[in-house]
Amino acid sequence: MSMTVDKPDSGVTDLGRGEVESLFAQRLAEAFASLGCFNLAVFGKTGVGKSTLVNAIFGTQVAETGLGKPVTRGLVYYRHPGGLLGLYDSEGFETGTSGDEILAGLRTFVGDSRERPIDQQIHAAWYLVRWSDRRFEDRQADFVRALSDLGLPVVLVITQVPSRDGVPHPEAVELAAYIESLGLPLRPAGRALLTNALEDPFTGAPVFGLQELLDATYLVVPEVATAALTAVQILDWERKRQAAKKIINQSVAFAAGVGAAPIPFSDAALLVPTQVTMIARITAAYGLPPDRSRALAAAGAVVLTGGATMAGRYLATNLLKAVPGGAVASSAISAGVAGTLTRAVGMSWARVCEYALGLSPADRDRFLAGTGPKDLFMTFLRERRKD
Ligand SMILES: Nc1nc2c(ncn2[C@@H]2O[C@H](COP(=O)(O)OP(=O)(O)O)[C@@H](O)[C@H]2O)c(=O)[nH]1
Ligand SMILES: [Mg+2]
Repeated sequence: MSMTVDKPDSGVTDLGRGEVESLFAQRLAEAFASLGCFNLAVFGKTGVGKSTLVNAIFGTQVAETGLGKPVTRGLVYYRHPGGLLGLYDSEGFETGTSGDEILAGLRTFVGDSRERPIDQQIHAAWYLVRWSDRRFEDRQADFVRALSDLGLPVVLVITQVPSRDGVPHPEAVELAAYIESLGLPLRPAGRALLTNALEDPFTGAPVFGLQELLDATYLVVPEVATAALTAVQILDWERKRQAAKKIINQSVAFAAGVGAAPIPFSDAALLVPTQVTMIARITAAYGLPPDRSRALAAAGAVVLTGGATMAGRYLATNLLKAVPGGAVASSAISAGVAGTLTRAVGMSWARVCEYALGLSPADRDRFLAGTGPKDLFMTFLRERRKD
């Protein structure tokens, strides 16, 4: 991961808004690129709930926007707009002949992709069975084995399972137990997972089992794909928070190094490149669609020119007052203050991203079009100062 930041001696003292904006765009593109791509293959008969499940975990935009590209017969490839998710969807898949055809094509495809870098390989396979089919045929078991033989970790998902008071339909539980009794190479631990991806408006059967499916997926995907998975999934916000924290900690360590120089107080702007990189990486880690991320990043540029420098001075002044011997120390930003300032900017920005993520698309557009991100950032920053 690149952390190229202008050194204090590079003479970059006062970055203009335009320069920060273009630096931002560049850093954001780099941040998205360095997240890589999580590639998921989803198998199951038509109507089993593949699209619904994918939409529940990755948002509605996956298969709806953008045209799919057929990779082999019966297998269509979709690329998430942000490039963080590659989805192989077995549209029109049936067991039997068409299943065999898919397997034949897949064998060639997976074989070829072994030659490619790991981020271009399929990282996980979900095999979906609808509970109301109430059966799992030998052919399906063969298909699962064949996928596993290709080196794909297979997570078996029973879909559209109704439940009441947290208790899944007994026949779905029975089906899961039957499938598990077959000793198939299922991940993790030979299990069949029960899910319902959509609330049933008639029976009131709630959504459940999605977090378990996501957790199971994390267990099987290689390390290179987890950052993209964390960014692109919309279910588990704690993982996004942890990813942001990691980025902040790295930037704080870096900023502390810059601060240790020490920087004359008037050159607080020297921290801007570090913070641009940090904010770009945090924004990417939250995985908002790229056009929305760019809008957010543009707001970030405003924050950092009129913002971090200003916010920085504002915060540093207040921090320095609290430091014993502040009068002397106020001539320079110390390592500690540079770190504290950078952490405050990062944590506040992460909260802005999280807020944007929680809005409906229409509300989000309104928020991004105005001074919303900047105002909210300043609010969060002031809250931190009070603590
Ligand atoms: N209640 C409920 N309905 C579902 C669920 N998954 C899919 N459906 C419905 O089943 C139908 C087929 O789903 P879809 O996702 O298009 O299946 P696909 O052909 O495998 O992609 C749609 O009408 C969905 O609304 C689920 O988890 N719960
Ligand atoms: Mg579909």
